[in-house]
Amino acid sequence: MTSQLAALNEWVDQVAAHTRAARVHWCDGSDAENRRLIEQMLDSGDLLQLNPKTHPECYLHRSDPNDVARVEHLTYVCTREKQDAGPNNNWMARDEAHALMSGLFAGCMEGRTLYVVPYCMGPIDSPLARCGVEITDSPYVVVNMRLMTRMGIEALARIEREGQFVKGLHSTGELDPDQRYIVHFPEELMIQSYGSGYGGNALLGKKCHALRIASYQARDEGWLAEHMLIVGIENPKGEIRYVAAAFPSACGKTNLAMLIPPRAWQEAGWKVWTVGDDICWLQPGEDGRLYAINPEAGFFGVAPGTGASTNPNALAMLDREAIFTNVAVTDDNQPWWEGLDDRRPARDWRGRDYDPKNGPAAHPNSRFTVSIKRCPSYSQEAENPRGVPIDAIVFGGRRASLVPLVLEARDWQHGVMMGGAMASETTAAATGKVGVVRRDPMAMKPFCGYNFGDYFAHWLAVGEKLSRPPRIFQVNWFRRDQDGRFLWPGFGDNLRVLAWILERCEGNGKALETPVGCVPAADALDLEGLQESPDMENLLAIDEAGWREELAGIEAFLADYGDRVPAAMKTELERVRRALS
Ligand code: OXD
Ligand code: MN
Repeated sequence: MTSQLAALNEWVDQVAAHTRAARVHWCDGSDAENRRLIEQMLDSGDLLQLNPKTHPECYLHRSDPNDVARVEHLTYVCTREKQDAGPNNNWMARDEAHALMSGLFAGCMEGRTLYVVPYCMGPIDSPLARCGVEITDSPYVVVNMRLMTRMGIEALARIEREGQFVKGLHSTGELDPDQRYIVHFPEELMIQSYGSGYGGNALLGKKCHALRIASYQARDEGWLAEHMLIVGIENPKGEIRYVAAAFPSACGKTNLAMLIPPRAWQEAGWKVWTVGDDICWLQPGEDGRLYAINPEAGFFGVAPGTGASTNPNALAMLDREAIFTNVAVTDDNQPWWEGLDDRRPARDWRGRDYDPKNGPAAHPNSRFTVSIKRCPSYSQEAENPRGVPIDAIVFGGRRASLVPLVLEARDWQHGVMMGGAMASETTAAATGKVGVVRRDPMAMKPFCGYNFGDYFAHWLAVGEKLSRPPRIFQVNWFRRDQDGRFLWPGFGDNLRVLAWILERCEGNGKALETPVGCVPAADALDLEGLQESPDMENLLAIDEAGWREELAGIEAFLADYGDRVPAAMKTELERVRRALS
């Protein structure tokens, strides 16, 4: 097979010659192709079959122990001008980056098959969707891309029609951490990734295309590519409202996207519909509202912590047709991770006999890959080519103190400042120290493909196009008491906060104004049925001295972006500062 698009054929031929690939395989996305790849990986040991009785068509991949997370320090955005990538990105001159990558790719597929993976990010017939082609030498990447994107002949047909696509080139190389680079050329719509097989580094449709390249394209074209889940909340009247929520990696986006309402709320008729759990593309509609699509078709979720009480919907979708990466196994070969249940695992993520002395049995960033259609709360609207209208945008971080359970921004401009000022504790989703608070504007620190100063200006410009903009909120499920215990139960009970948020969007819901935004009035959150009554005073407290320090931190952070920071952000900061003093 080849394509009818000369530019695509030429690129594939040129890469095949340069990498000296032994064979070229154009992926059609069919079941038969998927089965053949899985069989081949079972033979090579790249995949292990899990218990076929309890987990039919489920497989385990154990990665190289040095290749278990995104590598932000090895991820580059290579624009013509360094300032266009901004202080938020590592930058390399384009010529230098091309020369470096060309050297790494030379001959790297000798003896290997080169797979051509055409994919579409978003519903195949959506004007908001965008396509790409990933060339990879990893069959693990191919089978994951098939779950995570619309991959195969339909995507290829759209690419041939449009003539434009993002070019992604990937090789696992030798999996040497010293020869690992994830490089983006947004001006050329091109990604090159070498030396890693890990999801965020290797499934190029996800972070590399749908966030870094797409955010860059979105700025030129007037839309937004964001690190957000999309969830529909159905009230007892049968009305569904959609919320898009940005949280940094491993802060519960997947759980929130498929939350199960508290029992009494279920009985009253509340339902939750999952549109997406990680990435959201937002476009102003003709009616002045903001519309969202999920560019992905599957979940690449964090396994540890997923259990019957935290995320029963996720558990229900993980017992067939799922790929697990770096989880542990029980003695009858079922996948296992911390937080699943109290069985004792037999082998850890590296395949060793489980010994608690070696640390957790499953890697803290172990993952599952599964089609979104397997989710019990899957929303058919995920296929709607127009997207879903968004009523509320929520920014959330992991903060032990300071940020209250929920805050409402006064307006879009204040909301952009709120999101832009976000900070959160780091997690195992990227290599590096865990638990360090860092600035993570809109949860996009690792993913924004251009200068954050320009990004804030673009957010403000999008807001100006909306006559009915979503309201903007900030949440923090992770606030702790003096003894380090979480103050809020989280998970299904987060619906209590979302319900207040949606009431506010309708112009109802009681709120109190504070210098940093509105919080729910004392009796505004419905807390009935909670086993323990949370310390709401503490959860909603505004520590003014702490916020003054926070403002100084935000200003120091923004100072790095100089003149690129829009004046409106500074005006908002100044307004909050005055209210605090
Ligand atoms: C992810 C991440 O995999 O954010 O979604 O790291
Ligand atoms: Mn993510």
